[in-house]
Amino acid sequence: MFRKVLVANRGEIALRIIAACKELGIATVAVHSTVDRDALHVEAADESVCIGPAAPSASYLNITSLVAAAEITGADAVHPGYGFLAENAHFAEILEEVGLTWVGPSPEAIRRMGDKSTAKDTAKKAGVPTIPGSPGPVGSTEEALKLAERIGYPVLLKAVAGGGGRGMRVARNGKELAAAFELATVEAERAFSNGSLYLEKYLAEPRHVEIQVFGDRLGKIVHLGERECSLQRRHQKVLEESPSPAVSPELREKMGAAAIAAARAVDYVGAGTVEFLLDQDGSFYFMEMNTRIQVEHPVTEMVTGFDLVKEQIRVAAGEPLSFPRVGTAKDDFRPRGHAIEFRINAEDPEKFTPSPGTITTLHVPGGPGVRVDTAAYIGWRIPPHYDSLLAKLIVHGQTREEALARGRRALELFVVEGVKTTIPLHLRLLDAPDVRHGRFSTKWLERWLAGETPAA
Ligand code: MV4
Repeated sequence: MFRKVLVANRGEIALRIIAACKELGIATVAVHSTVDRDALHVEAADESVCIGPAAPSASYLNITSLVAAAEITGADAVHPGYGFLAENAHFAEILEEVGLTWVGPSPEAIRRMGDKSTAKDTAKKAGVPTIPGSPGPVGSTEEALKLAERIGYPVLLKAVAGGGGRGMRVARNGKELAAAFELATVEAERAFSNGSLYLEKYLAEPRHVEIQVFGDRLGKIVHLGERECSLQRRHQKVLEESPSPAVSPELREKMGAAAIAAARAVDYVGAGTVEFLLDQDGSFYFMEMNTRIQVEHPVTEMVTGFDLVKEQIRVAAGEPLSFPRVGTAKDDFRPRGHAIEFRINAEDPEKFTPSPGTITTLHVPGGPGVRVDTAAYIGWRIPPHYDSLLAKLIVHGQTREEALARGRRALELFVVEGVKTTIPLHLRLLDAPDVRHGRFSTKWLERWLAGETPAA
């Protein structure tokens, strides 16, 4: 096992990784930018290194500084968390070159899943259902038009280097497609330095359902069920739950097997997430694979009882998967109860604009079935340079109804003053009959926020 792990991140996920290391008896190194000098993750770690100024490119994305910090402190592994360098194959490669262990999948696996068209092709070849569309990048407007005639409108153009909804455009006819192709190419070139696009049939009202997978260095790969993530605004998840109200044990079995097949195709090691679009008729399609631990991993932890971050570290150190029974034919994966995560952002809940400032009052709820992952404290000045996630409230109950009731109770007792937060938004969401009944697609939240009473 490792003696010392460098945590290449900040905020709640840095604290979460430090917690896992502490339980495993591993020493920790925190890194921080100048504005994060007083951040909680710095306090929680055994030692810390300042890696640069506030701008992420100068600190948390600065590979040279991070490698130097690891070498100076004698760390033997690096955990990237999510965001920042978590899906940077180059960083993973450099670490391995200087003899540090990367807590994550191989650079090859990251690369193959990072290019969205290659990822889809890999999934398809592994027998995983994919959305009808171009077999690879589309070379020209003419090619796009020809293909769209065949698969039928509406179609969606997606950037090969995109992901998470960035670089997508819908076209309802040939005229729209020709215009969209030109625009999307320029946009993708500007945003990702890669103008390549691929084309798909556009699904009108899908759900976003993702499967948590885990692989070890001995070649075993298992799934830990799904997370329902359809409630999003501008491709930002607002709340997530497990299990999904739309997934039966039979469907879970099928989606789990498909996710494992996709992961196996790239010899996946560590924690990964296979994202699917689930159509109203129960058909599901591979969308992308995230090669990192995700923000919403706690809902899976709550319904499995497993510590996914500890498992990432164990697996990186070469140990076999330790999940009891999972992946055996006799007693396969079954979620226990129901978990919901509410993302509490330092944002104006009406305008969704960041609300930086100093936290003057903080009361964090507790009690049965309540977990809060946060790096916030009274007096903490939230820097404006990073994302606005302030806390994650995760509730667990024996049933979805119990989890919803615990969510409401905990949100009512959650007090943050000094900055605006999304707590009032969550309380309003809990009153919406569609949310209470689990009836929603990826379109629901934005319609509801626009004042429409969405049908699904
Ligand atoms: C789609 C789609 C409909 N049809 N692909 C958005 C994120 C990126 N991973 C892919 N996304 C979508 N791909 C086809 N062929 C609709 C979305 C989509 C979406 C997906 C998941 C969660 C929220 C979403 C919001 C808008 C669009």
